[in-house]
Amino acid sequence: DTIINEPKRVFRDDHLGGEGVDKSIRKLKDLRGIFKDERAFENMDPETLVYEVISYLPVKEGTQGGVYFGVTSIFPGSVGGEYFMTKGHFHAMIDRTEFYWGIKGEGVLILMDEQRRVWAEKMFPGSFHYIPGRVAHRVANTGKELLSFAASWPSDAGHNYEEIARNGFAKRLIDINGVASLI
Ligand code: M6P
Ligand code: ZN
Repeated sequence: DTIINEPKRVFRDDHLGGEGVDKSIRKLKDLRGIFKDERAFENMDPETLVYEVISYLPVKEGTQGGVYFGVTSIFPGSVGGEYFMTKGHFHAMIDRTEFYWGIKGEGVLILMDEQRRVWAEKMFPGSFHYIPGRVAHRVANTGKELLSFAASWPSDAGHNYEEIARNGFAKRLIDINGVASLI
């Protein structure tokens, strides 16, 4: 007999399951320095959950030719009007590319090249995004509910957070009178 196996499933709380699965959570206290309004930040509970990432990493980090998959869920919220967002990164192997696609909720993918030129794409269920090499990427939740998106990237891409930690993105996504504005 040929056995037909159960597939891996992707949910927020009961994701891929088993070996190679990594879950990481980011609280406000892990995101110190990324939001502009430091006073608003200090007045919020540092234990506030901002986002979580469930990754399926079937091969060792750095493996050439492998591919990773992750689902990121960003809670709704803002710090002084600046939407909850991911840290954002360039890839350590800077020319490595990535796909993002929207699953649930509303958001914006913010992109920045090495010349610090910034552009952005709306995210919503079914939206699809190709992130070229040499482009930093960050996602903000602009909605009132959870934003979930999937991502797939090469297993030798790595994350370079330093550049963004030091200089940030050249533009920020702020709620101005209820409208998400890139300024
Ligand atoms: C996506 C992928 C991951 C990344 C995650 C959160 O799932 O790009 O590689 O870790 O988003 O983004 P960040 O690492 O910038 O916080
Ligand atoms: Zn990436």
